[in-house]
Amino acid sequence: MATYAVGDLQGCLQPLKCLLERVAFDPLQDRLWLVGDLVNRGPQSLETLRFLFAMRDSLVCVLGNHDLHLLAVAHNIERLKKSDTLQEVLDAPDRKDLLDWLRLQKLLHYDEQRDIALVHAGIPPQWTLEKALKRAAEVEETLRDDARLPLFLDGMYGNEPAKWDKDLHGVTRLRVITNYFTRMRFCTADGTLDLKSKEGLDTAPPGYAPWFSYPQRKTRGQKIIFGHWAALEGNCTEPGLFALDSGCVWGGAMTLMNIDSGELHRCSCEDLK
Ligand SMILES: [Mn+2]
Repeated sequence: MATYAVGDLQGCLQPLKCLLERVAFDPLQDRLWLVGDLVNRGPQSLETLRFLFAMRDSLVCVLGNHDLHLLAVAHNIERLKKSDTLQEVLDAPDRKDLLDWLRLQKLLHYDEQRDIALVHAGIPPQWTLEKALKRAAEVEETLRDDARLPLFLDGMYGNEPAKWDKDLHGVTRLRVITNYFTRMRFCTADGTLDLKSKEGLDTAPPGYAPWFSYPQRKTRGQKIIFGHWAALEGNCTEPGLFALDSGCVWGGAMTLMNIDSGELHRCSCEDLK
């Protein structure tokens, strides 16, 4: 029995299949962890969701910003953007099964036995893992609550407030939590977010740095698997951190890691042409 983690899929199903074949993945025995952003921008969002749904008992999955966007669009709260490739999901006869499964997923997963956390974007420097798990649970409970879900999806968009405060409440509170776990790249040491810069490490606005780079970060030394930041190209030298988004949908590759051995496998859409 082996456990793997894979970077952002964004509807790139063929590289995922290629990687699972390469390691002879057995859904009855092996486990696959997903860093989120399962859909959007890529060619096969619907088929990717169907493929994952069929093997859902073998998965551990956290949600990314694109997955939450899909839920918002499906609830008629947000319109599709020009670059979105989600219409086929919205039109699918099985969309309810797929979307109901999606909203049951977490924002932050912690595996006690391995002492590894799994999150889409990251954990802000000022939060311990324990705090982060509590904050994530607030959003996860809301996603599962039929009455509160539309309010959350309607209020989750926006870059403000840029920093967490324990006195925040309602949807504002959930928005900051969601931005940390699903959109963060650069922030200050106290967790003030910059959500505009999306490129590499050298593009930090003055006063900001990658969330993982602060020596006083409270999860320093904690093993964390994350995705979201394609411009890192899978390179993160911070001890214990594993950056798995290597930009498959942007012409890069998809990365699959054997969590226990650390062995990496890569496959790109180009490889399969
Ligand atoms: Mn993302």
